Amino acid sequence: MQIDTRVEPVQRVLIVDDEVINLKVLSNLLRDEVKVVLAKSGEQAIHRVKECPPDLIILDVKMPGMDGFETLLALRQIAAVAQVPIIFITGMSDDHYEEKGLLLGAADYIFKPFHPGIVKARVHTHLQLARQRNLLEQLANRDSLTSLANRRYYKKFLQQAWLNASQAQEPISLAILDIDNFKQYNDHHGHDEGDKLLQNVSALLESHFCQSRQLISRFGGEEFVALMPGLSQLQARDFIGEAVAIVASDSDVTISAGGASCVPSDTYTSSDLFSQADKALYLAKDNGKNCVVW
Ligand code: GH3
Ligand code: MG
Ligand code: MG
Ligand code: MG
Repeated sequence: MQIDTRVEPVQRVLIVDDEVINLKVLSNLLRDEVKVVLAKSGEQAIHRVKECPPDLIILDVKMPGMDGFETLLALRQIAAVAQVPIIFITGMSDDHYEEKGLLLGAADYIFKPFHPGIVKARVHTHLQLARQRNLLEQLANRDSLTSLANRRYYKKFLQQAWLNASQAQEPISLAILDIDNFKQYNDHHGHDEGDKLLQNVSALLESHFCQSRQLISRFGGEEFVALMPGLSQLQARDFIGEAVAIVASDSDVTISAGGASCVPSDTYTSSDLFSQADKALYLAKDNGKNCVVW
């Protein structure tokens, strides 16, 4: 999960239209308020959103190659823009097309020739809604101190990952990471410094995890849980070993980790996996800390 730490980021609008004049008019209309990105076809739009996902997409319907409806369906398959509002702006001023566009999940449908002020107002409304939706998602799924995924998100992720691993009969690994002697750190430096340290350790973990489909979450206090679907025991253990080494070298504390791996079965549940990792963490603490036990 990417974290957006900017308070009021400039929003990006992708405009897709095969006619250059339309791109120009819409771009002139919106560029004072948002960052405008242009695409001359559905194919190019798909390429653009993969480079950098926009906050809103304005889509022409009639285009050579993929038309607007096909483009919408293709965009919905790309995780990063699956929820992004799409507004059709089109000369196809037929109720049937408008209905089709809205049923496909478009946020709005505007006919050409359009009134500039109305387009601007509608774009503004949908951007504001997108901003509110993102904020709500952040509040629901992220820990407020560290911005890592919270326990609620972890549970959702676990449920899906466990189901996938179970169906595919693939391995899944879980690790519990716990800061060493954190009580002592708080006692020496104060609670505020303890909070800063938690943020620092979290940022190190986040950047280690951000390139992969593995999840790192703040489970509570100074405890983090990592979920690693698809990694073998050896791979997961190495990956967590790297995280432990990064924290030891780049922060003022060390962490210990306990991990466990399995292929889900009827007799082995995700709670069993968690308990096994918890026992391993206990051993890691017992072994002198700053280490991994699997
Ligand atoms: P061990 O190496 O065995 O894990 O020892 P420890 O001191 O890290 O573990 P212990 O469970 O004794 O103490 C955990 C401490 O973490 C106590 C608590 O005050 C602190 N802590 C938990 N959540 C937060 C937080 O959000 N901010 C700060 N500053 N401290 C926290
Ligand atoms: Mg067109
Ligand atoms: Mg601890
Ligand atoms: Mg603890």
